[in-house]
Amino acid sequence: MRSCLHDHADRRRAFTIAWRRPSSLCEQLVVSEERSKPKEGSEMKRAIIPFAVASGFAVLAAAQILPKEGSQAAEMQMTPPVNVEDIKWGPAPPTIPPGAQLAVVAGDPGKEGLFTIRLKMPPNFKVPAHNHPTDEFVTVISGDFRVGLGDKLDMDKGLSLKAGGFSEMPARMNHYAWTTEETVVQIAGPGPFAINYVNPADDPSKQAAK
Ligand SMILES: [Cu+2]
Repeated sequence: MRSCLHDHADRRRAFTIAWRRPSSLCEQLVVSEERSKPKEGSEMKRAIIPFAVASGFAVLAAAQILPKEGSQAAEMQMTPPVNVEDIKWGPAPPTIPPGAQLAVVAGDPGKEGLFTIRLKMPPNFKVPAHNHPTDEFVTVISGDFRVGLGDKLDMDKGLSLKAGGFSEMPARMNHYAWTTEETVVQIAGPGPFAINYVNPADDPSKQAAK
């Protein structure tokens, strides 16, 4: 088994995250990557994912269901119960292949601590082989989520997960995914959430910059 807890902590510390305060429902997480001295075997490109966050929404809605004296809890940004039609979607960040929509359900995927997000992918969407510095817990909400383990996307392999299906990806385990129809997955785990593409050329944010 791998034991890289210390390494994880080091890597987390290596990032500085700054917020632009929201003026609307959507705000962008601005990230500056503060690279510490590279560790052996860590030459893979990585970037914290910037998230469009439906901020304010959680606080507002919490205020509606909480008693007056609960305002303190509201300030803590507790996530209130939410129905699927009230999930606020926005474009997924540029480190995810174009065409996907993302919603922050709870927490802040750009920071340390537990987060829950949803990713809505169109049919025939592909996420090339990648890993995450932290554990990833994926629950399929709808559609057909194909997921496989390995260093290269291989549509001859992998598993088809339907609504209710679940997949755990331990930190740094290479995996890939694709869809055959519109698919929504819920991703939870400890933040900050980042994607390391096995082949840095697969990183869509790098492709866009070219
Ligand atoms: Cu993943």
